[in-house]
Amino acid sequence: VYSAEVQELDVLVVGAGFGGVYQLKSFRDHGYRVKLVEAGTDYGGVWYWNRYPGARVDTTIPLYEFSDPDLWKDWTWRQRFPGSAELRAYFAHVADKWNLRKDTEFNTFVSSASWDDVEAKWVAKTKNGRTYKVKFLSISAGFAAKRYIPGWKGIEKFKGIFVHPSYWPHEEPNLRGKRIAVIGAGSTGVQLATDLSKVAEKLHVFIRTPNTCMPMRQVNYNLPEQAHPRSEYPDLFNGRKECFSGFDFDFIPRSTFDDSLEERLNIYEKLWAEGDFKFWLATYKDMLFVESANREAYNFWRDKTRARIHKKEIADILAPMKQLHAFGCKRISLENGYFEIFNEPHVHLVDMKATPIEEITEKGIKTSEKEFEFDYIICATGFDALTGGLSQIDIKGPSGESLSEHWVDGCKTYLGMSVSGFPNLFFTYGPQAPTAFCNGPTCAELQGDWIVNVINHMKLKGLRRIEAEAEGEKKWKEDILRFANASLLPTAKSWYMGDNIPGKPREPLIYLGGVPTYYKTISECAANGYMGFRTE
Ligand code: NA7
Repeated sequence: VYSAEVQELDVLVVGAGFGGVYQLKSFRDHGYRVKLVEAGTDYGGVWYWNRYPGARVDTTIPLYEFSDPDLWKDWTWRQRFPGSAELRAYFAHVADKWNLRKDTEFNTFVSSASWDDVEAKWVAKTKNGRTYKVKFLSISAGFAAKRYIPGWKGIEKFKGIFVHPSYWPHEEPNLRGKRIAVIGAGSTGVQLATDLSKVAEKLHVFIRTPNTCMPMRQVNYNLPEQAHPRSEYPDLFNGRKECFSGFDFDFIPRSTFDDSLEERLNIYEKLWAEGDFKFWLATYKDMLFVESANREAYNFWRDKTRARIHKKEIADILAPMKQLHAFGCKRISLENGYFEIFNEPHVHLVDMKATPIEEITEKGIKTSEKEFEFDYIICATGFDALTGGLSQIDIKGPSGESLSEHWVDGCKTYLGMSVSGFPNLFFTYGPQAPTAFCNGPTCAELQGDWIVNVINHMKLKGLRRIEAEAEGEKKWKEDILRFANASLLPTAKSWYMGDNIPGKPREPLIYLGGVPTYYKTISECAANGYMGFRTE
């Protein structure tokens, strides 16, 4: 649609995942003229896009849902870790209960936004020709909105289907009996390979760095029985703000070697048996910070994992005796039988470190060793995470500088929600926030409430422009670096550090101070009249 009409609003919210949906509801409840725009054709955010076989969240419910009783009192989950389709059904429930559809425009990708200094408003333009003039722009594009496909030559020559899994077709292709390649071993690659091993005639899994994934321990619920009685929900939701990673569990307040070997093994075994991210984020408090503690955890993971793999040469690649990087400092995934697939005769591991991909050919993939033939190549090579979803929009502030120019030498934000030189612009679940160490709904509420409060404050005081000061931004970056450098995070190559995108500056992109400290900091900023911001 092309429309010359300019829609005037108080707030434009971008992205219909947890972040955007929550803000549409909150802004509307506070009486603002607000619209939600979304590139896809329905709600769900990452769950709208990621519908590949096996796509599943790795946060347990009810933590992975909104805290509004109107939503949970009559919503029942079927699994402890719901799959993508069930999550989309949840979003449909949210959309109905919160009556979101009337204020949502789908198929609407915001491609640019420029600041009109005279009116103190953003003018946002969309790919389908819409224009919005708004007092505030709030972007919840998601941390994984910009796909990354390595620049292998020949991709266009391939005669089969080549797909990035976050563009999985809505009409499920029939993969039974097909020859399939899965490239990548992030959460996506792990989930895909596990599921596709059940249908493929031949599955080749191309791995550069193996994933230190751990048993999920999925549970199917007997409806209407759920994991927790609903009476416990309010406490569970409130508790998310008090845990380092926004869960209902936290690190043990002891260091690894405070316990005897026997005590430690008991703890490890217990965490292992519980599944979830317990062995990662409910373990000894020094695991992510002290090398020897980290090694101890890795060695336990390694021995458990090697015991599941029949062939020594495969085990040496997937769970090497000597750890490749600090355990838990590259995103860990949860799995349901992943390592066992490599024991099956039709599943093959291609070690991309030993035999890298040279090109994609008409028939398949050519590595430095040989050419493989495929019907499908599924390229689970990830995203320009955290910053990409924002910087792919051509956002220009009053000086004419774009956001991607502002970030050319490294990411700069204040509180992980705003940027100096970009007034009245906020974002959630992006860089320099607890994103990725905190689940989506938790961040959506915590940051979403904060953003609505800023705008309420502006309205109350009769202000029309708020902008982070460069000094605030500088101090925030110091905090980001201080927290990350106290941990082992920078020692591992990962998208947390921007390593996965060629040319992207290497730096910690997430806030590693934990959710409670983050929440305290942003609350104090608000309580002190939005310290670090300039208003007029
Ligand atoms: P990830 O976690 O970024 O994983 C991407 C995978 O693709 C990873 O195994 C990479 O290996 C591999 N990759 C990327 N580029 C290349 C090249 N050029 N050559 C070979 N292999 C490559 O993305 P996911 O989609 O799995 O998960 C994203 C997040 O979604 C996840 O962390 C959760 O938070 C949910 P590498 O490790 O770089 O050696």
